[in-house]
Amino acid sequence: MSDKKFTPRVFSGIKPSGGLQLGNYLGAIKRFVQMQDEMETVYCVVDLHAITVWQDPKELANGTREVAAGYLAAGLDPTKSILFNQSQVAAHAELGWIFNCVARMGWMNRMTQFKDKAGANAEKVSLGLYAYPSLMAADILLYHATHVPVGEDQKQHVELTRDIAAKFNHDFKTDFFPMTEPIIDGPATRVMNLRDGTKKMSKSGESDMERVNMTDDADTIVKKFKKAKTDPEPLPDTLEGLKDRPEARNLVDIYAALNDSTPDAVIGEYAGAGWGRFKPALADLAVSKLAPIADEMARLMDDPTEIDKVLKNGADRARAIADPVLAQTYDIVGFLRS
Ligand code: AQP
Repeated sequence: MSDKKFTPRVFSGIKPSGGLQLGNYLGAIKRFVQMQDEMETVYCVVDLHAITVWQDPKELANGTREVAAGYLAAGLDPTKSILFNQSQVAAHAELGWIFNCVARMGWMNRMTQFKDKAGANAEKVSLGLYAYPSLMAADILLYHATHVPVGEDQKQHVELTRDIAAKFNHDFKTDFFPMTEPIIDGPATRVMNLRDGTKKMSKSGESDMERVNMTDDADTIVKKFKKAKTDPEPLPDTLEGLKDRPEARNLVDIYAALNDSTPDAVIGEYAGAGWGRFKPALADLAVSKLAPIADEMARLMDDPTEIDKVLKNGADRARAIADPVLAQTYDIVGFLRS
């Protein structure tokens, strides 16, 4: 393995495949914002990934703006981070094709997210959904990103990115692409569905009651936590006592993540508390953290000129990094550039 040093750089993205939910915020956006003070950061609204499942063309552009508004409202500073939407930088699709020719079918067949999303319908889903992880590898490696903050559900895709980089480097006898590290930390790397603690919270989950949306108003947030599935037991006095209680554990983790605390500290404070005490406290905390973000998102969405300007400027800055990387990749592969 090469000991070539790469400039520390973060890349991560979010699909505009529906309204942002609490898992996207706690598992991704909140972390993204913290990282902009630690190293160079490139963040993307991955609209090419969104169309791997059907998106209404009348809603996609606004959905893209809404994800951008979520990033900005949560504190992303576009003068520090690069923020853009993926389809404005053609190099993503171009490098994605090259990686389709590097990745092996056997690797793709092992991707659990594809199996979850395709379910029993694998013959009918798009080829894009199957190839999604190699496009994600292109997103990351186009910026020679060394670190990718993601939720637990994306860990396998970042591992595949490393496999693709390693095979490319090996096949073409180069050390051009870095071995990117996933960053999966904090109490909310896997926020679970409020109605079923064994399933992750998702934008596209069937019922709105199973997730908290970043644009939900205070009454809706309170209602969703009130109706969240739990068990009849009060909170235990150690974290160990939450083993085999997935719904209870999820609410404790959400509280900890919203409060920049730890599940242990939450249990320390609420040991013995029943749901009649804990749920309203959680709902109040969620409203106090999410309402200012929702208000700012609404302000930004009211006149999208500001968002569009940020995305255009971000795309220009992204291309300045991505295009030379793609050009060098073409040279390594042996494409004729006349
Ligand atoms: N429930 C979650 N807990 C923690 N992190 C999560 N993320 C998503 N859900 C959770 C993280 O959010 C980032 C962006 O995800 P994405 O929108 O690109 O894709 P996803 O993981 O497929 O998100 P959804 O909400 O489940 O979308 P749909 O329903 O459209 O497929 C990633 O870092 C992800 O880990």
